[in-house]
Amino acid sequence: MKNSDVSRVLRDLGFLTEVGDDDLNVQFRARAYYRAADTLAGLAENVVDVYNKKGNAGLVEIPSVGKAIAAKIEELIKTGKVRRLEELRAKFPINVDELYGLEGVGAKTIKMLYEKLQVKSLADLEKAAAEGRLRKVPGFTEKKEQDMLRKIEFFKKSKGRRIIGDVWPLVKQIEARLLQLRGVKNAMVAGSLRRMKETIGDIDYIVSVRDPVPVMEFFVKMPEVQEVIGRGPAKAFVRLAGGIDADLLVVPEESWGSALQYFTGSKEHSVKLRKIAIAKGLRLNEWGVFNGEKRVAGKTEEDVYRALGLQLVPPEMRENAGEIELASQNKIPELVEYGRLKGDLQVHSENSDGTATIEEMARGAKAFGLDYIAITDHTKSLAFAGGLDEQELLNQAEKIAELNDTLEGFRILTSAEVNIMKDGTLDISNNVLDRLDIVGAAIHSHFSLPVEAQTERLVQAARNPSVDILFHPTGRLINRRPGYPVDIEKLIEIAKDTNTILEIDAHYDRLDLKDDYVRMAVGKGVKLVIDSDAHHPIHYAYLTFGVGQARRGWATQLDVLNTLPADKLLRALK
Ligand code: DGT
Ligand code: CA
Ligand code: CA
Ligand code: ZN
Repeated sequence: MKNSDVSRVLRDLGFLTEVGDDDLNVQFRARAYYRAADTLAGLAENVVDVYNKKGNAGLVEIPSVGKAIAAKIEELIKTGKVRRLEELRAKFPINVDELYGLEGVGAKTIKMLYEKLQVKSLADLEKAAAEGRLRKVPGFTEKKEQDMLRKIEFFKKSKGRRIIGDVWPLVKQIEARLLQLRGVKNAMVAGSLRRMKETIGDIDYIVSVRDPVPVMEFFVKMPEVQEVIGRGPAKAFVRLAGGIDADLLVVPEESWGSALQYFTGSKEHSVKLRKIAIAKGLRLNEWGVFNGEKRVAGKTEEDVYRALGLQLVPPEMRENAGEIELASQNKIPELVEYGRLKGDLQVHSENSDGTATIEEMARGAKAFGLDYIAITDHTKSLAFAGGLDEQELLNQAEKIAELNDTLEGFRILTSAEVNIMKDGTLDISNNVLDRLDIVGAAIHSHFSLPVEAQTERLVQAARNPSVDILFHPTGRLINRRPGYPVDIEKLIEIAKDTNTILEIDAHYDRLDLKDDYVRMAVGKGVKLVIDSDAHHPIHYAYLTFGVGQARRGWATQLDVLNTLPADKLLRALK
């Protein structure tokens, strides 16, 4: 049993609890299941191993897993089922796996659609909407029915590609295993993952070793392998549990660089490199760069690019978007490096919707290697997230000042994730915001306003002298919702004019700004920050995905303000 299997069971429990139960605490219980499901999906250690080693007590030590949820996990590990979930499924035979995550369609809506229209699956829902039956359900209109059809279309298109953060832990685990095999010189994940794309079609591994046989044997017999789809002497193609595919290519050491280059792609980037090779009278493939029969490069990627007269291109830039031209002129920018962030400017505590105390978040950040964080709890109009009012923010700031005296070599900045209202005003007054070290603002409601109105809300927030950063500026959730409509060019222009920072929210569900928009912002000289949006100390690890997007958007260290020490950062604010 994999963590993702357990995670899915918890998510289904959350969803069907919301569908099936009616008591006052149902939201609270459902949310607890969802949080635990999220944590398990990102947990490095296998939950069954945790249980075998430490029993129920080990489960309770997992963040977001309390006693009640630990008991459910224990039952699942021991019996392969959770009785409560079976009962709920018998009562509500709804395909949660298909319907979960459909934007704006929560458990309560699904329950109603099940009761009124017998909707059990995504196909049922699409059919009901297409046939005009949805508009007859209370709360629906013809417009909402049309919206639903569009949402379903988006949702279906994104299925099949996995969000990078969902596959990352398993990918890295397998990479480490391959690297440890006897005789293996190099092992690395390539493909879209190495390019840090926000979603992944399949996983591609390259290994260099003299004798491919034992590596191939090991790969196809890994416990996660559900099915061996194809196999040659030095190539294998398997389906992993959870339904994602993985490719393996095994090459001799002298071809490591060229194989890595080939398998990293992108296809468009590589096609262009091959043309350059041909123009030079050379031939490029996964085995090397050849001049006639003679291999002139192949051992390292740097050699391969050099043989083509090019500077090495960082994987995140390999999309044939102008990077090859830069490489031919030795003008590849020095991208912001992984591990260079000194602070994190979007961090939640349990005072709003986080799951740890401010002190725990601070100590976690310090252990992660950061020098400062901003505590950005939600504000009062976001009641469901436990938003703070003016007085609570000021009280929190006082507590933070006391805490700072106890933390050596670390600083907590006072801040908030202030909610932008429908009309572009904020829900906290400026005289309170001005007493905080730094202020982030974000949209969390009225997503369906037209693009002009939506952009105007953000522009107003940017023009507000108290607002330093716009958090997750487009509001998208990858594979779930496209985000509200924003005139991004205008927003970037205003951000530049007002010295407002745009955030790259590094949570792998968001990655917002996305890569293309990062590149636009960088091109206009707008400053960025990369934040984890942590709700628990383990979430600082998400920063990697944010740096990946920044690199995909060609951002350098100078473009990313939280590579600065706290005092310099504060001086750079508007
Ligand atoms: P994905 O899996 O859809 O997220 O995207 P990639 O980029 O990982 O693509 P994938 O797994 O189909 O192939 C891995 C790499 O192999 C790809 O980035 C470049 C290389 N490759 C695949 N097909 C071709 C091809 O037809 N021509 C060339 N030149 N390279 C290819
Ligand atoms: Ca791939
Ligand atoms: Ca592949
Ligand atoms: Zn937010």
